[in-house]
Amino acid sequence: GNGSVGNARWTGIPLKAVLEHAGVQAGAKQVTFRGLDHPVLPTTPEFIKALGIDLALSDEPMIAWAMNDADIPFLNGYPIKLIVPGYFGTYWVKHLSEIEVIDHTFEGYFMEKAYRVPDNDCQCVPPGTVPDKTRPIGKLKVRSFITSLQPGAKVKLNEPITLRGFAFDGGHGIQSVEVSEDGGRNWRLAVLGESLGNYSFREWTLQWLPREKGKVGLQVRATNGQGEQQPVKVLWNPAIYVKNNIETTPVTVV
Ligand SMILES: Nc1nc2c(c(=O)[nH]1)N[C@H]1C(S)=C(S)[C@@H](COP(=O)(O)O)O[C@H]1N2
Ligand SMILES: [Mo]
Repeated sequence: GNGSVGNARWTGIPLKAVLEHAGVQAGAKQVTFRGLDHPVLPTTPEFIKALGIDLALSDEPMIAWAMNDADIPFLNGYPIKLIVPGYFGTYWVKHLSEIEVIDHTFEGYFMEKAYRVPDNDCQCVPPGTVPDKTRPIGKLKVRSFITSLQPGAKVKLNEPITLRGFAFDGGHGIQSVEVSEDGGRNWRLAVLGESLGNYSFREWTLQWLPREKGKVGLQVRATNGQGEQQPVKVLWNPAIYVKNNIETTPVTVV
């Protein structure tokens, strides 16, 4: 389906503390990051990512050495990993081994060619077309999921059931989550779980009483602290990055 996602507690040192300790000179434009892994083929570009100097020196990016209060598992980036709250995981460089402050825009493959989105507000173009201008992918958009029911699940008529899931965004926090059982005509407010910080998943629950037999498309939509809400339709781009349209989980009431 949508692939896997996770939400963890990270412990480490602010990136800016390390950069300030090293000393950042005037004229610094970006900071590049690479890990201990190398490409398999000589023709494959090295995986190096870049952050703008303002973001790199902001409060949030972190060099983490613990995930959920334990060593970071190897596949998640042991021994240290760059954490860039609110930004897509491509910037979260694992096995972090080199940091370089540069005075120009980094032109490596994974910034200049890959992981780019249309350079406009919706980060979208008409399906099938190619954007004439792109920029590196940035922050997560507001998004939500139902996790307590798999697509195709059967639920019982007139038996109350607790729907459950989570929502997140790029750091403004979740303002509300709503659920529709009638194709988006009517929406009911879900109950939000505890806020664990604006970058964390926010759990939600909602009591539901299926009152009619047959197929139902359960939909969930979240609104973030800026009032940004998930769109009904996919805002398309060639790589289908930053996809955040309202998800539908088809279930059958029996
Ligand atoms: N060292 C290193 N870090 C990396 C990468 C990589 O190739 N090497 N890939 C990045 C990309 S593109 C993604 S999508 C995420 C994947 O993280 P995950 O395995 O935890 O899903 O790691 C990021 N960090
Ligand atoms: Mo990726």
